[in-house]
Amino acid sequence: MVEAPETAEGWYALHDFRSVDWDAWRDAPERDREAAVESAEQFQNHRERLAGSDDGDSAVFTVTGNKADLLFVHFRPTLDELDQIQRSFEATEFAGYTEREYSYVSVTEVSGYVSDEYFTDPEAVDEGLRRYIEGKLTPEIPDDTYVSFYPMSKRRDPEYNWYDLDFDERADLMAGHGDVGREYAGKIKQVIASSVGLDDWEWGVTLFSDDPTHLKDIVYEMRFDEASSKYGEFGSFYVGRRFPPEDFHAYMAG
Ligand code: 76R
Repeated sequence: MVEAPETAEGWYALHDFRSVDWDAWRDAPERDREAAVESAEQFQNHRERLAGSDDGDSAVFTVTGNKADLLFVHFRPTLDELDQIQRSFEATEFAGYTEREYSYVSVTEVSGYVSDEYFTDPEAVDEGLRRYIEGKLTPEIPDDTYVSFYPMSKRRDPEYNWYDLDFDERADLMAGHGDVGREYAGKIKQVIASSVGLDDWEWGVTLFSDDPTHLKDIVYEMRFDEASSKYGEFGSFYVGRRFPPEDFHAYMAG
């Protein structure tokens, strides 16, 4: 049997896409709308208070285009906490004006392609690499303005089957992929989280940048790299803009 790479898992991720029922919103009395935005602001402020801690991170984004209006992203050490967050959101007045458009559940992952050593003898791994790996497993959501999210899988066609390749071939392809990725250091931050057994695709990719052109450029450049050109399969893409919870008022005012 072909060997599966070792993996280490970190925080669980919930990407929660909502649309606003603008008709219901416009028809609602001023007092109810006020209470609803207050509840959204409070809910999200409370979730974001964890930023920089060992207990997770959260952020909210507006979504541009017709796929949704809002994207809530939560990283937490357990799936149970994400479940709780989802129910707490439903309990807000604000949730009554929203519909679920899409959601994605995944868990941050580092695999043996990054470092074999980390899995065999973690003590021997140098400090820099260990910090890099731990950063991937417990990702802080950066302050970057723009986000791009999409799910993806590795192809399992008779001709191009990622899962039939030997470890060394996969490791070479991932090293090539990493080389392309590293050219975007300082421009792009990414969170790669596995969703095998958790959601419909194999990974959820979340990219952050201060310039939406970098989001386009990295995805485009990677399309030419073998790891994606031969083996990448992609779901829908979502793009959004981060906003502080205090801006719920302004956002809902249009
Ligand atoms: O240090 C290293 O060399 C890490 C190498 C690395 C791995 C193993 C790496 C680097 N990634 C890895 C794994 Mn990645 N990544 C994506 C996408 O749109 C597309 O075509 C693909 C979506 C982007 C944009 C991206 C960015 N990566 C993975 C995996 C899991 C594969 C597996 O386990 O089988 C997926 C699905 C995936 C997808 N990757 C990088 C980047 C960037 C910017 C880097 C370099 C930056 C960095 O090292 O932090």
